[in-house]
Amino acid sequence: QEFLTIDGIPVAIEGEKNILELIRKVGIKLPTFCYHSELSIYGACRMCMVETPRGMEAACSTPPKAGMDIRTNTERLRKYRKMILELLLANHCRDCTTCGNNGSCKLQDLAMRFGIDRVRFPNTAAEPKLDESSVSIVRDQNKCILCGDCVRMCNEVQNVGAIDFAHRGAKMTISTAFEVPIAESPCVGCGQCAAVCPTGAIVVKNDTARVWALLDDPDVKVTAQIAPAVRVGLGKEMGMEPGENAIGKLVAALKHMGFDEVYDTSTGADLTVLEESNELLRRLEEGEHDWPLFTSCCPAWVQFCEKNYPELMGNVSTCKSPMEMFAAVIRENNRTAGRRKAVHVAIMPCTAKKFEAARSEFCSGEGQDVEYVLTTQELIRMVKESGVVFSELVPEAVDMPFAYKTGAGVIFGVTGGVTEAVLRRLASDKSATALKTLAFQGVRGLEGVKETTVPYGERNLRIAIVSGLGNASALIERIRGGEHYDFVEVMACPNGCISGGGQPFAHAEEQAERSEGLYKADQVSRIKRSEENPLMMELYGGLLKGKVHELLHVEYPL
Ligand code: HC0
Ligand code: SF4
Repeated sequence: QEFLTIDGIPVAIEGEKNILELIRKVGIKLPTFCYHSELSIYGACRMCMVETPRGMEAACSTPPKAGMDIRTNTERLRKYRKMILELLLANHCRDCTTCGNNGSCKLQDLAMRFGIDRVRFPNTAAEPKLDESSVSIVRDQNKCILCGDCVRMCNEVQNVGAIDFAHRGAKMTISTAFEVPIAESPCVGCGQCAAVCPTGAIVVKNDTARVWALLDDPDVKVTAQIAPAVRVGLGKEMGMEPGENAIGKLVAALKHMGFDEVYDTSTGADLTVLEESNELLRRLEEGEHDWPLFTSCCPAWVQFCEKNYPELMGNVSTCKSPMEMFAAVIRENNRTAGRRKAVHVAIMPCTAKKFEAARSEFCSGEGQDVEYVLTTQELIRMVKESGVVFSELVPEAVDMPFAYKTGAGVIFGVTGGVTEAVLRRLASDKSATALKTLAFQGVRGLEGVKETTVPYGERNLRIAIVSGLGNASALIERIRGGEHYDFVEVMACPNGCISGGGQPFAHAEEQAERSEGLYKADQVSRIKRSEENPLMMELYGGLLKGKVHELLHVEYPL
């Protein structure tokens, strides 16, 4: 065993890639802006500098060596860190109290932690410099500290390449190609850049004011649906344990805020399971199709495919996403009941859902089927504004007539969940043991690429599950190279919706807890297969009769 010392204490080296990981392992919160374990090392922010006998070194890019003597908190380092913060603040729009990231900004946090009580240099970025062209995210270049986290996320993990560094020296910025508005760039609205942005330079578009106005209008009936991943994504800001399932409290909070009826998107996911399984079975029977069948529930993936692989759009399932299936069903239900003006709001972990809701394919004569999408972050803001003490709410159940959901619908929120739910539907063995076995057939886990083969009748189904658009691209290249898959699940965000761009930021451990939270919710649900949801039988025999295609399927332009 090899050791080094950190502030005089011997520490064992256990395979850590850099001394930053070691320092954090021993409980020292070394500050960083540009370090994310899932991104490449950039080493630009210099906040993690430490002293070694060789001098000052950036901890993120220094590999541990036996015998090293590391100091993390010397007079020289404290001065150095303060100077960096002061220089960043001099070049930063400092409207903190009205910033979309107020309270969750690393720059604000570190300025407080290091006691920055004045900035000695003139402020060169006093006015916001906004790009509000996207329905998903808002960029403010004057809050950018050039850490490059967004660029590496968009390029390395998502393989989208919508943004990059432009210009040099003091003029350096993060920009789209030719500085076009972000909505005109290859951006797919996944929000992963906003998730890693340490300041308010990229934030989720805020639609809360519009929803408050709706809730204040007594003539409008406002309904809501809550996505699977939201219930496990609230975190400590709402007084919840990481990954704790808060669906009951969420329903209660929405009711308190004035929503008339609240439903669970997992019910919509049950519809998707039935429709997507039928589509796969039909394709298998017909046999002559191009393979694979790609899932269609992630709007950032659909847009990524449209922009980069238009020739594959015929392979993307015609199923609407659970959010849109459910919204169409709710609209139809309101119409047949001759209800007063009704507006539907979806609470999602996802910034791209805002784009999906606004697509013309999901509008009828009455407007968008989902009028507004609020991300988890926006919902947290509204709950706080309402004054409700979330942790003390008494949980409530979702409303009739759509109160039934299954565990299959809940696990949609984590990578592999859609596939597992579809496989439950396809399985001929409906026993509890078969259900358990399926969970161990390669569909679970937070790896970015999972592959499995599942027997179906005479044949074996080759299945791939990818999360993160970079992984999707790599798989598509393999498919183009001749590899065969029958079914491919794609979620744009690494780990699936639990890590959506609209969720509060979470490190890897908390993401694992969120995943665990959804599997636990499945475990305690009485009904675990979508086809056993009694509401499904009722819908197919009633409201959906003759309308399955119109309400549940979509034709994206090829
Ligand atoms: Fe997801 Fe969904 S699982 S995309 O990640 O399919 O946003 O949570 O709501 O629609 O159900 C997001 C989450 C959803 C949809 C569902 C799917
Ligand atoms: Fe890139 Fe996604 Fe950010 Fe768009 S939203 S710039 S695609 S990371």
